[in-house]
Amino acid sequence: MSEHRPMDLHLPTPGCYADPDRSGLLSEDVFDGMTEHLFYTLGKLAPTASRHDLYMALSYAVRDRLMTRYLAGIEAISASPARVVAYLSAEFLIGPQLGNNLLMLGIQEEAAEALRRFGINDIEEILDVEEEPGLGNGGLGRLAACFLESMASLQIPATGYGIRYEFGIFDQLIRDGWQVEITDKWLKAGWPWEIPHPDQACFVGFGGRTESYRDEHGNYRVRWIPAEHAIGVPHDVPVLGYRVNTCDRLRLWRADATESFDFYAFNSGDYYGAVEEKVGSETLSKVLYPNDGTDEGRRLRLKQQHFFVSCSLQDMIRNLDMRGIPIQEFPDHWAVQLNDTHPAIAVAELMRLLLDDKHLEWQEAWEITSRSLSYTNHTLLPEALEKWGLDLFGSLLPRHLELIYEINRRFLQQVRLKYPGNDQILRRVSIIDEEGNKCVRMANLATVAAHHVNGVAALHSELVRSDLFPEFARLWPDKFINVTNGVTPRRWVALANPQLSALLDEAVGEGWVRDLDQLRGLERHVDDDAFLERWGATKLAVKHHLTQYIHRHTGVLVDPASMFDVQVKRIHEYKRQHLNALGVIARYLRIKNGQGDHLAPRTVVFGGKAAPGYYMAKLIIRFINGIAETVNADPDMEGRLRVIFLPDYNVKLGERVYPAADLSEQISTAGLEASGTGNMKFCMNGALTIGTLDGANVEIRQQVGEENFFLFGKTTEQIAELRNGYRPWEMIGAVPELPEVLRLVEQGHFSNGDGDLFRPLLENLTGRDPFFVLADFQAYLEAQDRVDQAWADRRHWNRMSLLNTARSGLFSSDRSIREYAQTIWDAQEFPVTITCDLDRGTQLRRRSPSAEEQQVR
Ligand code: 26Q
Repeated sequence: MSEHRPMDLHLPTPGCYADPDRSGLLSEDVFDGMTEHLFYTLGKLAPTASRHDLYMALSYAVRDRLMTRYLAGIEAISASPARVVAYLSAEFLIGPQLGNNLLMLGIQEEAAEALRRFGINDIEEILDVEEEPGLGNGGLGRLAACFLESMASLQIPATGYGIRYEFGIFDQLIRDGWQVEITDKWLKAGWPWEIPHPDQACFVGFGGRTESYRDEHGNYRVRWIPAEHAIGVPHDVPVLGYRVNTCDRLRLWRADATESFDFYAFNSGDYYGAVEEKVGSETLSKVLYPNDGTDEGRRLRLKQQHFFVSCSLQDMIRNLDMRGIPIQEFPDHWAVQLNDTHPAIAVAELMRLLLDDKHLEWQEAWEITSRSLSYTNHTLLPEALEKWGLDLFGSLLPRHLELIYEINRRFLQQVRLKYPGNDQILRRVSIIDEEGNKCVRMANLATVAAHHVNGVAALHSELVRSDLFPEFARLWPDKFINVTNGVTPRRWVALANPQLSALLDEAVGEGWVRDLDQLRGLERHVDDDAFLERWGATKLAVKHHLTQYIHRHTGVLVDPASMFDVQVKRIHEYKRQHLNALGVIARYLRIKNGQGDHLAPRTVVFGGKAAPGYYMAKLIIRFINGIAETVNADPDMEGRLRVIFLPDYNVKLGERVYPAADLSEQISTAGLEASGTGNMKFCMNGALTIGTLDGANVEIRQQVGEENFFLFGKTTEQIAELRNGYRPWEMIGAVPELPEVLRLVEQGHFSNGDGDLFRPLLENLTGRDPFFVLADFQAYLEAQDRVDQAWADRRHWNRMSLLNTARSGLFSSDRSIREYAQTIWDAQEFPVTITCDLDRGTQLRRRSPSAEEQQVR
């Protein structure tokens, strides 16, 4: 059949969902599918196809192969009582799709073979073409993506609901050492993974006023008369699980203008007024806001939140309506998870839909709402807890504000009964902050309504109970739980690190990809010299790839045999990239002063974006680049120290970096990093961690063993004590090396003699030092000394590295999702059976599948 390709096309059998060109998994099928898409979808002949055309053709061919599973899943769920998870998140950082979907389907080799027939010998050339949708800032958005993938892999029915930002997180350029932001036009060349469904659009209101009336039964009712509307059009992205039939869905809402209101304006001759509303509503899903906590765009940000939450809840209700399920059963069919407070308006919006549209009574509506919603907290930083001024909130969402007042009134009444006369508790738990500028506290709103509130690592969840919400925790001790974050081993090991994956397959079998605990089997090899050699050789091979990338993108040649010491994450003072940078300067000085002979040759790699309005974070990037320039140009540093800032850190770059790291820098001020998830990706890939007792570092250290982790720094309690009466300038005299390090910076040694450039950074550190950088400096250097000593015994290092991978099973997002499913959602596995009959078309039906039927191939 395929000898006559590419021009000899064959037509699919009408009505057949299982046509091999569209669902076959052999390389000929993939090739045939690509050929058809080149011709019919892209309007190209194979000989003239560009790399981008081939990327599109392969992506469409792969997307076809998801469709049978995707539609079968939707059919199966609509005919069953299974509870579906609705994961509401303002961010989904899903990363490139093509490579991942090939892995999920198990057709990486077949796709490579199909591409060879188009003259492409390295599939990477095609995978590299993909623009990743940067629909998130960092950890929180990436967590949502890992969770969706794990839900699909565990065959848990789920929809991720979010926003289809036209411009995602900005692209980062480095010019003269400074970050420059470029708009992210991820859609410009077309993105083949989404399917718009304009027929399922939803209306969302904003502003206006409310009025009360009596319904036909004489009941008191309220209706909201919004001043403007937007339309949300869902764009669906299929999320296939690993080697299963379950294909969950990411449903992203794009804001469109409404037409209905234009009509009146047109008739009254106000053409421009009519167009204005159109322009206003189209900007709603234009851009993702960076997490810089500035006031800019706050109104639009709240509009975005309400927009996607309202569309999503309407979508869930419509789904029940269509199936004839009474609204009272909403919580039996939907488990709605709020990813931080960004979707917390769902509390008021669900109440509004139930009261004003469905005409339920308050108590019933409240029970439905609180049985459905649960809330994940991702931060303790007070400035990151969302608050909205009453004026802004009331002008945008007047009905929601009324409902929040009523929720709060009833809630505070309960609290008064429990703690009579205790006004302080009332002030602390109130959803409305009455002090100073009055505002709505979204975390309180979410906590009052949710049936469970979880933190994202053991330490963090403990601090949520003890520091953030102690009064709530006393009221409802069982509401607060921990679910430690996790990351998907499919993307972060199997896809990102094929070399290591091959070694793991050989050592413990292929089961680790679905069941990461099986990596424990590696411990059998922990004293096997030959295996440890191979372990080290595999890491070295991966480091060669990153070396080439670094050379291409920074012009610097680094030694793959040197220790790759990596810190990649958003740039933030609490994450303390500047602590790492000062450590690099101390190292530089030791080498300069002839005291560095015992030090390991190192390549210190940084990457990450700073929020555009966060001045200190941007100065830290400039600082790192200043150090890099001086160090890399110094002949004394040759073969001993290199400093690299990798521009435009994103998911794709993460896939290159984590596998190549020897040392993972997780050095946040204790108590401030809720979990961290990069720390887990490094650990799985065999990097050792230098880190504080913060976030999930605590659990990583417990798992891998304290002897396989470089711990340093003050604990959360010690930091809390230090807060009263910390005098950072006193550290200067007390810490060896620190004065010399600071003097060098002050003299402009890393800024071409410009002593002013980094002054704000120095003043910050020696003035208030809000993140205790100087307080932890000495301990950090000492821990780095231990790292150098450990590196000197490479066999022992490889052994520790192996143990890190072997003991990383807990940090699979599969484990996190099982915990959510059991303790919060009460959601079950729901295997989808697909039987294909090429003559009669695909029969989609559900029954208990046999073991083989559950397998895709
Ligand atoms: C809020 C209001 C206005 C504009 C932006 C925002 C905003 C956007 C994104 C606030 C915060 C975020 C992102 C937070 C985040 O990524 N938190 C991280 O979540 C990870 C997953 O749980 C944790 O591992 C990290 O520790 C935590 O910092």
